[in-house]
Amino acid sequence: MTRAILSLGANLGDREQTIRDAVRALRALDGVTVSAASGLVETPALKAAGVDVDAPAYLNAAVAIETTLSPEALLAALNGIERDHGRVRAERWGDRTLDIDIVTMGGLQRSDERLTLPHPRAAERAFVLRPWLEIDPHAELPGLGRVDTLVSATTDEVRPYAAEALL
Ligand code: A4P
Ligand code: MG
Repeated sequence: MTRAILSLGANLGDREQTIRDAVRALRALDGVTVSAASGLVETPALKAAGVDVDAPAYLNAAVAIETTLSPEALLAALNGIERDHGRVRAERWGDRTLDIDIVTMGGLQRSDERLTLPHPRAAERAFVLRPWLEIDPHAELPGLGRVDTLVSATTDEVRPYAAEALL
């Protein structure tokens, strides 16, 4: 079993319902057990040019899983769940109904055209790190250090979003 941290994000449609459905879909995957989920947070859209306050805001959450899947098989399964929720890939970093990224998987450090671990932009994003810290206060990003230290250097805004627990 390998522990992985997933970051879920949605900024189009019924964001809360989409993330709830995605967690249910994760729980239904063969070879995946969902062991923890953060609360939801609301965060302004980060685009390639910076924070875009005119774009619809995101709901983000972090989920911890235990899995027997390979990184490639996990990524394919996550892409399948994204597709089931109407995800269309148009513009990079564009608005989306659902994005599921692998933040870390075990202590793996790797990079090829399909998959980079840890996720290359996780370390500078409060919308990834804060929910992760909520479920893993002693979390570390392999090769990059403690998450509580990394989060103190971030500047993007993260607001708690009142909702029933995801798990
Ligand atoms: N890929 C490589 N490594 C990974 C990984 N660790 N996890 C590849 C998941 N995918 C990984 O992703 C493009 C390709 O990255 C995939 O085909 C996969 O093989 P994508 O989901 O198709 O496109 P994307 O998400 O638009 O691009 P990218 O570069 O992954 O964007 P990010 O970095 O995921 O950013 N603002 C807020 N507030 N909250 C958000 O959640 N998310 C993004 C997306 C932008 N702004 C946001 C948020
Ligand atoms: Mg992505």
